[in-house]
Amino acid sequence: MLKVEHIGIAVRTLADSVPLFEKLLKSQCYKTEIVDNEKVNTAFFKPGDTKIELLESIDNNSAISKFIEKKGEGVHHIAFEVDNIESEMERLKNEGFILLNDKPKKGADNKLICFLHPKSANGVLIELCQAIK
Ligand code: CMX
Repeated sequence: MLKVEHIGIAVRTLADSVPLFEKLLKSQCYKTEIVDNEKVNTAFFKPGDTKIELLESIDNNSAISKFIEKKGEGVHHIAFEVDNIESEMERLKNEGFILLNDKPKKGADNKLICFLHPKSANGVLIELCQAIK
């Protein structure tokens, strides 16, 4: 685990939340990207070393739709940067954490990602991410 790479925040609409976070962070959104396999539209900010990722659902059955239905808008996950995602997945699996995918998958912002179930991490959804070179 190298550092907290980003914090993911579930929002109802980017149209409302991007201007709000631009005001809050005094920093412009530098990128939006649809991640089809996660059924989300994302918007990124980088006010310092750690990014903020806003997540808007683009499908009623997405993880973000379900999360907002149940808990409302708010912090959805914490993502840690790793330098070797496969070995970190193996290590965490052996430590008893529940991996939500067997193999790294392609995430937003040019990353390979893997999620750990919140039930195995004190109620926090954890993402591992490794930059694709
Ligand atoms: N943080 C903390 N707890 C969460 C959570 C989250 N983000 N999402 C769901 N939960 C909780 C649920 O509230 C539920 O709690 P209770 O059992 O106390 O009611 C529990 O986890 C399990 O819920 P579930 O009904 O079994 O499973 P869900 O269908 O809600 O799915 C999860 C939960 C984490 C397995 C699913 O959302 C998932 O696979 N997430 C990984 C992918 C993802 O989140 N993609 C969107 C972001 C993509 C991106 O960053 O690009």
